[in-house]
Amino acid sequence: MEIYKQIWDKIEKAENIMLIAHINPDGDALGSSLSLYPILKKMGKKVTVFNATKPLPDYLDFLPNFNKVTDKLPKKIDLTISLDCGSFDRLGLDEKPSFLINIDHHVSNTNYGDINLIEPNHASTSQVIYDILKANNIEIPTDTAVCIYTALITDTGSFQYESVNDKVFECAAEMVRCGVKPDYVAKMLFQRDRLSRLRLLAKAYETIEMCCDGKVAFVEVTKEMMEITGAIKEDTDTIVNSVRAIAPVEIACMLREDDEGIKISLRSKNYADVSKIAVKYGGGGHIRAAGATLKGEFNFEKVKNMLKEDLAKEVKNNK
Ligand SMILES: [Mn+2]
Repeated sequence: MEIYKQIWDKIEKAENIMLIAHINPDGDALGSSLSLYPILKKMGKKVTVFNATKPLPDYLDFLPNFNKVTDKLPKKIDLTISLDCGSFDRLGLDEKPSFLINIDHHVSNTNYGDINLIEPNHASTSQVIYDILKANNIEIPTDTAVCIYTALITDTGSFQYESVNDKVFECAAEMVRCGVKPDYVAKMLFQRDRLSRLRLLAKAYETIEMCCDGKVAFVEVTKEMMEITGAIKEDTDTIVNSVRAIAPVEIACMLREDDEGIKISLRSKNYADVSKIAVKYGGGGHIRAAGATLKGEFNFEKVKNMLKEDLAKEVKNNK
């Protein structure tokens, strides 16, 4: 509780505030950054919402004040608030700001701020913001609520993950009371798909290979598939999730060719720790979602054979 007040006190005393999230932002990163924008503006602050990534993912373009996000740093900043970012190097900043408040929910957060509020049991960073606003009796405008709610949806896979509990639904319900229309957010997020993405899915699904009694599934995306279908990198984002959804699958593994080498994306369903495997290959992530890039290696078969051993060991660990 004390830290919530401390954070708000810092905000009240600052004049020029920068809100910043991790590069390659997702719904929680942008939603959390933009959620505070209308509130700070109303308080009379000069507010910059910064993100180093360009272009921003357009499926999030319905978030209120999306067009305020800039990749240009302001001249004057008294206070920087980083949101949903586990480490300083993912902010896209060259130097440390004068005063930094670090608000996040990643277990792996490195506490790089002057004030650090890390809530690993929260489903999204936006849920942490909700707690801060509530603790300080701040009225939540609809524009803020849309951002908090969207971040909650995207970071929980539409309320499907292990992080979902009663508090998550309470937060969502409160956002609806603040004016969010859940069907509108759902339509914006899930009913604006690209044909190129569906065409790519069709090609990728043909490559699915099951092994380890169906507990492991591989899926491949080649450069050629991307070219033929006109798909963009963003179109590959959820392929591995839908492969995990096959009934017996515990670990889904996507191999994707890109300029650097082969990108490996790993997802697990119930018990397997895929972050361990990702770390072994120089990557990282969470227990249920992780990835790595194998540089200069372009042979899918070789990579698969190498991974198979690790994956087989990991799925065997279940009783
Ligand atoms: Mn998040």
